[in-house]
Amino acid sequence: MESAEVKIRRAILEGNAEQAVALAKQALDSGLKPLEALEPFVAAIRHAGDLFEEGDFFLPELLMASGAMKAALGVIFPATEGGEDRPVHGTVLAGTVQGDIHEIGKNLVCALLTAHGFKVVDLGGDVPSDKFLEQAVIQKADLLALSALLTTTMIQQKSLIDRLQKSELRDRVKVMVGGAPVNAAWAKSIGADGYAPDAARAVDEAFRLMGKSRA
Ligand code: B12
Repeated sequence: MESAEVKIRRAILEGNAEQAVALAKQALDSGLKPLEALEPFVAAIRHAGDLFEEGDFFLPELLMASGAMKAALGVIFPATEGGEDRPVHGTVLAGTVQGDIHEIGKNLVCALLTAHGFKVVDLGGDVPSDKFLEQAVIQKADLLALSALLTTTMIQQKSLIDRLQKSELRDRVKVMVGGAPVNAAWAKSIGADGYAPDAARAVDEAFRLMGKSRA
């Protein structure tokens, strides 16, 4: 019999959203925690990226795969609106930087932050710096979470921090950066306050930056 991992990999690579949803439900029904259930899906979408890089996969196929991935993600982390009586640890303004439409990882970060009691305002993908700056004021953001998946768009994280620095907002707002090509050295070099390599650690980092410990 085929393992769940093999089935999940095939569903994602074939861009079969229906099957991906069914497999995500099965994984949760089998008693796996959301993060455990998610693992094979993340491995599968990364595999799709490798195939794309090697020229064995084309953009429409990558799009189909990411559609299936998003559908599975919706099952594993249904949008959890914070209940009224939940403590709010801070307001996070999240988005993928300008020129970059990759949203899956950022969505995951948002889902986990919400699940852990942060108020998250998600601006989506391809977000211009102006919008981040404007919304940081409107939403009274405590923390900006900036995602970049392309080596060519990482620089937008820097330019946003530079602009923040020039405004009076910098004292009030912390900045956390992430995304596959981003690392701690990059985060430090651009003056970010925090960095995390994955969504679970992004939650730890958010607590640290808010000066709070995980509930
Ligand atoms: C899915 C995907 C797409 C989808 C995106 C769908 C969507 N709406 O999200 C589509 C098909 C649209 C796409 C398009 C493109 N893609 Co693409 N894509 C990918 C792929 C396969 C997976 C990304 C993903 O979702 N990973 C799974 C998630 C869970 O992981 P993650 O994003 O890394 O996020 C985790 C961490 O990084 C971290 N994190 C993420 N954000 C943040 C933010 C903060 C604040 C923190 C703390 C942490 C954090 O936590 C997350 C969860 O653990 C990657 C391959 C790869 N290995 O990453 C290529 C990849 C990123 N894409 C690539 C390319 C080149 C493109 C295109 C330019 C292709 C083209 N020729 O048009 C376009 C870009 C269009 C644009 N302007 O943005 C390259 C980038 C190369 C580079 N070095 O820059 C990659 C690496 C593929 C490759 N190997 O060549 N892509």
